[in-house]
Amino acid sequence: MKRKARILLIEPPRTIYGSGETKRHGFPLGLGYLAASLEQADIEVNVLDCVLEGFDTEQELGNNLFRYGLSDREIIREIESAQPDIVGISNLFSDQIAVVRALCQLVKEIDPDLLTVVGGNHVTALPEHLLTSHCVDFIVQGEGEAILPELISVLIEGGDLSGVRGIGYKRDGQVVINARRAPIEDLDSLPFPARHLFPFERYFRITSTFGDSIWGVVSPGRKKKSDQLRPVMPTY
Ligand code: B12
Repeated sequence: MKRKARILLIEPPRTIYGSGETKRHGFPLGLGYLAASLEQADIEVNVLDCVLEGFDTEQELGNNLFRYGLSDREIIREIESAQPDIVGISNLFSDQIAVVRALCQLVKEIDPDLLTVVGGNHVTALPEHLLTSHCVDFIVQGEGEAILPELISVLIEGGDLSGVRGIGYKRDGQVVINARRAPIEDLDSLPFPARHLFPFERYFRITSTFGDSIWGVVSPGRKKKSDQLRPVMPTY
C-alpha cells in the first residue's frame, strides 16, 4: 500500500433476542476517539454506524433472534461508495462475534484485497479467536488510538509488523499475537472524539425520549414512539 491510506470505521449491526432484550444504541465513543487519532495522523477516515443508520431495520434470524441495523446490501453500497483500503470494525460485545465475522466476510466478498481490522473488548480478551477466520486480517488489543495509526503507517511503508505492539495478525497462515501495549497514561494528550464525522444529533433522537436514561431502547418489532418505549438502564 503506497499512497495515503483510507480507512472506513464500522459499528456493526447488532443481534438481540426478541424477548427479554431491547434494541439500544448510543454514540460509539471508541470509534469517535479512533477517528480523531487517525485524522491527527493524517489518515483519511470515514465512519459508518450501521446501528444508527438502520435502527428501524429489523431482520428475523430465527430462534427468536433479531438483527437490527443496515442490511448487507446497504452496507455493501456504503463500503463501495467510501472506497476504503482498510475496514476497521468495532467488536465490544462477545455476543456479537457472528455479526462481526459475517461483516468481515462481506468486506472480502466486495474486494479480497480490502484489509479488515477488528478491535474492542472481545478481541482484547480473546485475541486469537476471530483471527482464525480467513476474513479477519488484524486484531487490535486494548486502546486503539496509538496502535491503529501505527499499524496503518507500517502497512503503507511495508515495515515490520512484529514491532507493532498491541496487534494480532497472520504470518504464513499462523496466528501471531504481539506483546500488549501499555495503557495510555496521559489521556489529555488524546484529541477529542471526531464528532463531526458522525450525524451526532441523530443519536439524541434515539436517546432523548427516556428522561434520565442515556441509551435508546426499544423492543424489536416496535417503532420509536415514546409511548411504546421501555426505558432500561444497563446493569453490570
Ligand atoms: C457504554 C457501554 C455500553 C452501551 C453501548 C454504547 C453504544 N455505543 O452502543 C450500552 C449501554 C448500550 C451497553 C450495552 C451492553 N453492554 Co456494555 N459497555 C459499555 C462500557 C461501559 C463502555 C464502552 C465505552 O464506551 N468505552 C470507552 C471507549 C472509548 O472505548 P471502547 O469503546 O472500548 O473503544 C476502544 C477500544 O476498545 C478499541 N476499539 C474499539 N473498537 C475498535 C475498532 C477498531 C478497528 C480498533 C482498531 C480498535 C477498537 O479502541 C477504542 C479506543 O481506545 C463497557 C465497559 C468498558 N469499560 O469498556 C461495557 C461493555 C462493553 N459492555 C458489556 C456488556 C456485556 C453489555 C451488554 C451485553 C449488557 C447486557 N447484558 O445487556 C449490553 C449489550 C448491548 C448490545 N449487544 O446491544 C461488556 C462486554 C464484555 C464482552 N466481552 O462481551 C463490557 C466490556 C462491560 C463488562 N466489563 O462486562 N454497553
